[in-house]
Amino acid sequence: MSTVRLTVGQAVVRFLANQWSERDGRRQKLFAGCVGIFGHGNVAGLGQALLQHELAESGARLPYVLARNEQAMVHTAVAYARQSDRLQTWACTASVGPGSTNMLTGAALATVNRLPVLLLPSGTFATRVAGPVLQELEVPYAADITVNDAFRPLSRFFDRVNRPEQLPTALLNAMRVLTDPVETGAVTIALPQDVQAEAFDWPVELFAERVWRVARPLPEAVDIVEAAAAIRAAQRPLIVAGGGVHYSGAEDALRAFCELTGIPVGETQAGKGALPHGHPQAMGAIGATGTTAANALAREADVVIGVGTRYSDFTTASHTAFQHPDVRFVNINVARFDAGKLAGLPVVADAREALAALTAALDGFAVDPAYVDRQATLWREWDAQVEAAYHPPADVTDALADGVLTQGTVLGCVNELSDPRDVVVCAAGSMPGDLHKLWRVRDRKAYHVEYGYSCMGYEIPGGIGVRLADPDRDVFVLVGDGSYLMMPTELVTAVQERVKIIVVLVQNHGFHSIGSLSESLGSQRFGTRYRFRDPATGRLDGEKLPVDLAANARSLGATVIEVHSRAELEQAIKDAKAAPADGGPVVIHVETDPGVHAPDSDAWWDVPVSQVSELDSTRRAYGTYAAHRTTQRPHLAPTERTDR
Ligand SMILES: Cc1ncc(C[n+]2csc(CCOP(=O)(O)OP(=O)(O)O)c2C)c(N)n1
Ligand SMILES: [Mg+2]
Repeated sequence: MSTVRLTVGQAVVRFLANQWSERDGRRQKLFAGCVGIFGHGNVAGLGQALLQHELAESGARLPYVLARNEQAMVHTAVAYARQSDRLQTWACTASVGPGSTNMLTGAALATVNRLPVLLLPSGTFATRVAGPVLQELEVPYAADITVNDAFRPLSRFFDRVNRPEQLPTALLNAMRVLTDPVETGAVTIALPQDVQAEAFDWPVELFAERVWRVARPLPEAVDIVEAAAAIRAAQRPLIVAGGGVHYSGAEDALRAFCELTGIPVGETQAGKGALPHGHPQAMGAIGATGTTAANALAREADVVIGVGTRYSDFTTASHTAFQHPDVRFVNINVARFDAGKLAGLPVVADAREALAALTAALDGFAVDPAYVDRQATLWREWDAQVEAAYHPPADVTDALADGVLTQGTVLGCVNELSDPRDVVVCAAGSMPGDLHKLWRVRDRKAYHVEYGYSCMGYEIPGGIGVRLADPDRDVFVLVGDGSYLMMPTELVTAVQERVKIIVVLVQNHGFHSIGSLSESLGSQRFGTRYRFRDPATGRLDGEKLPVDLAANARSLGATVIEVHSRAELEQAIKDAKAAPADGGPVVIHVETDPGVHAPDSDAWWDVPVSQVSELDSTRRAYGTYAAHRTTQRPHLAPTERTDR
């Protein structure tokens, strides 16, 4: 057996550089690179290996990018994976202790969103000779626990390589999970600091090029027969399109299915853009942040066809969206776990393959023309509301303070002045809901709102990941002031790597989203405003804070444009788009009035209200809450099986 002597760190780098993914005959590198922050634990292990690689090959096969915050670097990797339809990702290396645990939030985000990322936290000595070392957790009841055990519940595969001999199986299992559309999520291989630097004689075949085929599992014929029968029997069928439509590249198959049958489509956050804006069957967002069109159809639907959705509470409006007494679900999903939700008839398969099979099985079937007309009417009514939000009437704009815009105006300007292929990125606050309702998506990869984990701080590093994955598109990162303050750090990474992202920083002096939620739940916007503590009341309702986020962004090296009117915003968007492709980040700072809301969704979201309270506001809110609760449906009835 021929062997090669390398450290564990060097072996990891050489192995990762030789991994490929393949789907539909197209091959790409599984790892676009490695992103990291060095400290003790990885600086001399993986760090040395990455240096050696950079010096030998200019980092060609596994380039290294230095991030500013470990949570953020996982966001970058995950966003890259999403933009690449899960066919590519990054490895993330972090130092012992806090460097590694900073990645936990990123791990959760990846796993919740079913997006692949390889995490390589560093561990304290496997030999324990000199322990406890700096940043080592000691618990008296178990000597083998480290902080990296916290990755276990957040990872779809976890291993700790305590001896070099364990590395090959750890790596092969990691690749298996990363490239499996059912299993994928965060994959963690913890590498103790001494092990990373230890040399070993590796069989050379470990480093052979490997191609991991990303599967398109085919549906069972009988499942297609039953699903088609359920749909043929429906009067008011409705599709819920989730992220699985995008990851499978099933947009054309969905379109063909809708055009044949006339069945309308409501989209989840991850599924938005499954049908382009303006398609006759595209009813836009569904659920708690949905359009009135999709939600009206949801209320009446007798058969709901979920495609690649995990049916989160936002999608089902906390089980109140579907009100037909006999509503049944047909669920196309690559994961049996999701296909079985809401007691649906499971079609466990790749979305594109299943939709094609179902289209063939539904030959000759179409919904009643009156139902198609109703879709058109509902959509016209909703789209007029979008237009009014993009271009608010004078009575709304006249009431605004000088230099302040509505959030709808900001979204409208960016939508209208961006190219159809440009990508909008967002994650938390009031903008994801507004984007879900209002954004007109014109390209399958142009909408990137992380709403599985809705993590404040994802926006800027996520935008970097999207741009790195797809450098031909402009990337508009929409970020609130609260979310900006969580993670402005990666602007510096964008400056260093000359990554052009256009950040629209929406200043509204606090948490508009949570403030509105708090108010609607009887908690009076408590603790959601960035204001001085008023000496008279002792509460946070004094003057606005003298915080200058534009200066902050400028200090980090970004080009900053401050705007105070619609015309200035429009010009800034044009200037930002015209800025050099390798010129780094451009930040547009705009102030908005949180008092002007997006149009209502006619939908509810279940957030529990205190059952007893000393406050009238809370008691009133509880009454409303209890009334809504009565409209929740269990969705446990099985879908009838046809005679086989
Ligand atoms: C990391 C993280 N912490 C807390 C939350 C809960 N949360 C959701 S939105 C929000 C406020 C967001 O504020 P901002 O970014 O200014 O957006 P706005 O609500 O003002 O539109 C908070 C605290 C979260 N989603 N993520
Ligand atoms: Mg805010």
